[in-house]
Amino acid sequence: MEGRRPALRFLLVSPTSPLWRARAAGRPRGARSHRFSMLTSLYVAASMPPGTRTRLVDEDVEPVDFDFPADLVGLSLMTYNAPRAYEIADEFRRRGRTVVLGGYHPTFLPDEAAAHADAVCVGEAEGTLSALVRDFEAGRLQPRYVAEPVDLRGLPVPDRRLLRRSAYITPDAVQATRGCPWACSFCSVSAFARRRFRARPVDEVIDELRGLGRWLVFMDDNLIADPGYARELFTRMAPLRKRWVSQCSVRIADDPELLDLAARSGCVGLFVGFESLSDDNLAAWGKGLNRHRDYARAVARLHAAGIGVYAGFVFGMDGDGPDVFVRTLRFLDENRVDALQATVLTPFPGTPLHAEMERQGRITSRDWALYDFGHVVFEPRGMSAETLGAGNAWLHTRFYSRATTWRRIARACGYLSPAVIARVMAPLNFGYRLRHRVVGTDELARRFEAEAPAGL
Ligand code: B12
Repeated sequence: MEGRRPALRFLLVSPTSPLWRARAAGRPRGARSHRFSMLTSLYVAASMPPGTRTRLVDEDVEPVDFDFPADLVGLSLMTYNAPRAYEIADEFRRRGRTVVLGGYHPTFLPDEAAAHADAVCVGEAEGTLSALVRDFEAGRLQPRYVAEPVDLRGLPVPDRRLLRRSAYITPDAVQATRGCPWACSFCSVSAFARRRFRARPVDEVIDELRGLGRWLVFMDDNLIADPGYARELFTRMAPLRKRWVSQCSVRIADDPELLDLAARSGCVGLFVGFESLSDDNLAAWGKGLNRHRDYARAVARLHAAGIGVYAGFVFGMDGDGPDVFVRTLRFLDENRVDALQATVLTPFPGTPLHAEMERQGRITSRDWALYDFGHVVFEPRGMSAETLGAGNAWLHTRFYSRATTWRRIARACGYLSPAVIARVMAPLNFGYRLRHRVVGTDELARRFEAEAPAGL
């Protein structure tokens, strides 16, 4: 009689940089407010055949155990953590384990990744892993598996019990849609999903939400990309009485009905990619959808709906000179923006921006560890690379200074509820202060002030 095959043991690692690596289990270095989703790992785990025994390791939260008796080791790569992922992969392979790499970076640079893996997955795990496991168990693993963006109907519900829940501001991250129809040249998401915007059936999303807590993060790239879908989703969500944050384009402010539905469904905060205050920059990098928009009015409308605004700005576009940081700080202050993510323009492999900069011979570093939104890896036009890096740090340090943060929180009491301030806004703002200490942002900011442009 044939014995039952033992369950496959799958170790799935989310690597991080040395700066953020937890030295001991449960002792992360960064703030909990900045760890809000492990949906990547959860969806990869959910793509494994039923019965697989999966163990997730988030290096932000616990160290990797190289002695773990895994049949298969999977690693999830962005670009900034690719060097660390390769180190881990090499070590597991040295110990005789079979290693699979997937995620953004291997999708864009599969040949590079192949040097560190037994198999590379290009695209979403839902489209590759079942064939890979079948081949692995039959002893004929292929070096590469490629998937088209998958149909989101019937997507398995992530098993959040795999997470060390207390390490995250909420374990309840969820996705209703994937991708974004816009083609901003610097964005990895549009390149990865090849501009294909896909939505899950609203019924399936609502069923999943019923099993989750009250406070949620929608990990969508642009939740309102299809306004008709968003309207239906928000309408169906209202009776569930959830509180949620997400990200979407600034267009939501132009659609009073949609904004009202979002607020009624429990939306309390949105990350909005403003990217730049300059129309020329927006046009040059393909962010046409933001052109000629009145950002001040957009922020005011979101606040009037009881929604906090977490603004994303990108610096180093060709039209940016050293004065851009002061001008942006003034805009943020005058318009009472509630949180800021200021990033240095980064030409990620696979994006049109990368191809363009490559053609122009402007890429100055291929050390992927520096592709973290804080370092400058290309030659800017309007200022030196040093000024760009230091100016970005200066803006963050100023925006998140203790006094400014308290003043911002006090002002937000006029339009956000105390619960939203306590659970979302304050942790996010103070989390940035901790982050700055780990990264050493203050030192860079002082350098910017020392060489300050006139009028700082
Ligand atoms: C949540 C999130 C985070 C979280 C958690 C990440 C995590 N460990 O899970 C946090 C906040 C920690 C984070 C941090 C950063 N992030 Co981030 N993050 C995201 C975000 C918004 C959502 C990720 C997600 O849940 N996606 C949903 C899942 C379902 O999709 P997915 O990740 O693509 O996974 C699928 C496939 O890629 C594939 N796959 C992935 N891994 C594997 C592994 C195997 C083995 C297989 C087979 C397949 C596979 O299958 C998955 C399921 O379909 C994305 C944007 C995005 N849309 O992905 C940015 C994004 C991934 N982040 C990005 C960046 C740059 C960063 C930072 C480096 C910089 C920053 N400040 O944001 C930091 C670095 C961390 C640090 N310690 O400093 C970039 C990466 C660009 C790139 N090319 O590398 C993205 C794309 C944002 C952007 N638009 O630029 N991030």
